[in-house]
Amino acid sequence: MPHEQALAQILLEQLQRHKKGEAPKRAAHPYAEQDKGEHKIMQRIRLPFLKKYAIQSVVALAITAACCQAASADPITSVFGSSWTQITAEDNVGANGYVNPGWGGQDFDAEYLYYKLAGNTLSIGLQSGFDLVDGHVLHGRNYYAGDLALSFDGDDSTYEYAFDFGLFTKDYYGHLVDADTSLPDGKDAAGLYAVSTWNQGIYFTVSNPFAMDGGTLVANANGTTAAGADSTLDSYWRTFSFDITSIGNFVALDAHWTMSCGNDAIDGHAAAPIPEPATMLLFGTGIAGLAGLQRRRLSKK
Ligand SMILES: [Ca+2]
Ligand SMILES: [Ca+2]
Ligand SMILES: [Ca+2]
Ligand SMILES: [Ca+2]
Repeated sequence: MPHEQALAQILLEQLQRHKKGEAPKRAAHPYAEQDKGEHKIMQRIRLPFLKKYAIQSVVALAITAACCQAASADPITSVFGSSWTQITAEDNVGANGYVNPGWGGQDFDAEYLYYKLAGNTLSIGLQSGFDLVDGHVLHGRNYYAGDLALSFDGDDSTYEYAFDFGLFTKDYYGHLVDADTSLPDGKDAAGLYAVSTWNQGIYFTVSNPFAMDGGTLVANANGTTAAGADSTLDSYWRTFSFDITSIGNFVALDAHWTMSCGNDAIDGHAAAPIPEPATMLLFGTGIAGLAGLQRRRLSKK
């Protein structure tokens, strides 16, 4: 478990500091820093016991690290079958639960992004070790899933849209995050929003953007929005669909997702232009129609 890894690391660091006669130090990353329950445990542990426990923890850490790497999961094929196109595979948990740029192991690992387009309905799928069903993970404090940041204009330096899962959201500093200023309850209706302001209040700011602070609903989530978990892979998934008619300039699909600590982030890019079956069909019908007309004209001569 990542929890034990972090605890083992804290114990070791504090033991080493004690040996050098240094004062106890607050840990550097949010996962450990904010784990106040663990700090309380630390204060109660006497040092002879601490040393013994640290050694045991190092052994547990080595075993856990191996488990984490082995658990480096596969796509959930029962959900993301052949009709989906994978656009990102980022299923990496490194030593000590490092998921880049932060820590926390599988619970914070953003893993895969998928899309499929049928007519004007765009579907996007996200797989993560982070709980995408409940929308939050508890490790001493609560961490929340962000919105899926989207760009359709081919320039991913700015995300003009967000798909909101309809989940309760707080930023790293505990502020409620939502687009609806008239009802600041940390929740918005699920759907596609044109974003006016992104919340940037996460610990690892390199993982921004996180979630909408302001935006306008432009397309409702259609009926296929769904979420679930695969206990074998220790992964969660979420899929959703919306109509792309309201998006004027659809050059490419760029997607980005993170959580309120920013421990891990995932980015996806589907090369432009995304084939649009409905448009291609119309275009094809038009060509066939013209060819037919030409044949009839020729036969009359
Ligand atoms: Ca993983
Ligand atoms: Ca990852
Ligand atoms: Ca853009
Ligand atoms: Ca929201």
